[in-house]
Amino acid sequence: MSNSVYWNKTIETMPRKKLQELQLKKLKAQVKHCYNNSPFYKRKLKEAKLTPDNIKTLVDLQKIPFTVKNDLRDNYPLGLLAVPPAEIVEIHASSGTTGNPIIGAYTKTDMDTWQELMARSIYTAGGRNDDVIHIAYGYGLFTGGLGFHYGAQKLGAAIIPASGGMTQRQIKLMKDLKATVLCCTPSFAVYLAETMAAEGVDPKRDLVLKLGLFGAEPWSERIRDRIQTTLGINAFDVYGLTELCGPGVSIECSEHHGLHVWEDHFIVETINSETGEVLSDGEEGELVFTPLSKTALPLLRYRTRDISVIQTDNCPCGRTHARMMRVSGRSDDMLIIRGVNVFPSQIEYVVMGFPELASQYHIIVDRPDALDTFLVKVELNEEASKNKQLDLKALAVKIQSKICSVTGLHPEIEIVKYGEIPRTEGKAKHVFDNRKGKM
Ligand code: DLL
Repeated sequence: MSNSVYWNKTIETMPRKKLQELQLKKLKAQVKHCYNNSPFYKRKLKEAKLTPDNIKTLVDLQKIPFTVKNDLRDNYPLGLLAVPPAEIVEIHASSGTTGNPIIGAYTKTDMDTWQELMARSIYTAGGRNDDVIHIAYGYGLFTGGLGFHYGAQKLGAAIIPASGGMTQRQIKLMKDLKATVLCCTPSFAVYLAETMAAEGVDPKRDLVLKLGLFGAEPWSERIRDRIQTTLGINAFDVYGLTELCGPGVSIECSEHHGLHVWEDHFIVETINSETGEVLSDGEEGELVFTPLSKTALPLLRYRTRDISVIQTDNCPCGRTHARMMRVSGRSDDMLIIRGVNVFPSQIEYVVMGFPELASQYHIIVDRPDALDTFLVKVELNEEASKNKQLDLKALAVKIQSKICSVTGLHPEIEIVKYGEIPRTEGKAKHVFDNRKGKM
C-alpha cells in the first residue's frame, strides 16, 4: 500500500502556470476536434465567427458560446457525437425529470480517463487498495454505481457492488464483509444510519467503516455532521455529471474545504446565470465546464446550472487544482413563492437545526386559487416520535418562525412521525411544485 497522499503527485501538485499551459494545449486540440468532427460545433463556432486558430490563450475560451442542456436534449440521442459510432464502447444516461434523457457516450479513451479520475478521486479521499469498498450508488444507466466501480477496480480495492435497495441486506453485507468505505448518495447514507439504529446495529461497534464518498445531490454541512456522527466516519463530497463523465469531476481532500476540480481534464468557470458574465474567483455563480479530454461527446463551455464558488488559492493539502465550494443548489431549483425567492437549501438548513427532526422533508407548493400555498412537511426522528410529552404545536411554531427568519415567509408546518416520509434509493426528492399549469 502506498503511503503517498497523492495518486499522481506530478499532476496533482503541478504549479498552476504549468497546469494552465497544459490546459491551453489540450483546449486548442479540443476546439479543433469539435470543429473538425462535430457538425453541431462547426456550426456554432462558425456562427460566432471563430475557427480553432482564434484560440491562442485560455482567455480566448470566453469567445466561445455556451452549450446548454437543451442543446443535448434537442440533439438526442447522439447528435453531438464527434467519433464514428463504432468507437463507442459504453453508454450512460441521466434520468432527468422531463423530456429526453441526457446521454453520456464513451470511447475506450474516455473510459480510461474516467477510470483514472475515479481512482484518483477515491484515493484523494483516503481509499487504498486494501480497502473494501461498498458501492450503494445505483448500477446501470446512472453513472454513480459503475463510475465508482471502475475507479475502485483501478485502485485495486475489493468491491461490494451492492447498488441500491435491500437496505437491511446491505447493512449485513457491510458488517460481514468488513466494508471500510461507503459510496452512496448522502440521503441514502442517512437512511442506512437510521435503519442501523432501528435494527440495533451500532456502526461504531459492529462495522469497520472509516470513510464515505457522498454526492449526486446537494447536501449540507449539517447533513455531513449527522452522517459523520451516526456512522462514525469521515464524509467526503464528490461531484460530477453525466455530461462530463459522471462522478470524478471533483472531490474534497482531507481539508474538507472545497472540492478539487481535476483541472488537467476540465476547465472550470463561474458565470452570472442571468447575464452570462464570467465571474472572478470567490464570486458565487453557475459552474461552466469545458472538458479537455473527451473524445466521443466533447463539450465547450457547458452550463451545469449548479451554483458554487471557485477558489484557486493554495490548499494546505498541496494540490494546486482549483477548488469548487459545496454546490449550494441549482439555478433552476429556486422557487418563487408569493413573489419571494426560496431555495430548498434554506429549508434544509432550518430542518437540520432541530435535533427532534429526521433529515427527510418535503416542500409542497400549490396554487388552488390565486394565492400560492406553501407547506413544509417534516418528520420527527425515532426518539422524538416515541416522546408523548413533546408539544407538537409549539415545535411547529418554532419551525415556522425559523423558516420565516430565513425566507420571510410563514409556511404551514406538518409534523409527521418517523418513517412516514418515504425514503428514496437514488437521489432524494424534496420539492413538489404542484402549481404547473395553474400559473
Ligand atoms: O449525479 C454523477 C454523480 C454520481 C456524482 C455519484 C457524484 C456521485 P447526474 O445524474 O448527471 O450525475 O446528475 C448531475 O447532480 O449537475 C448536480 O446538480 C447534482 N450533483 C452531483 N454531485 C453533487 C454534489 C451524477 N456533490 C447533477 N453536490 C449535477 C451537489 C451534486 N449536487
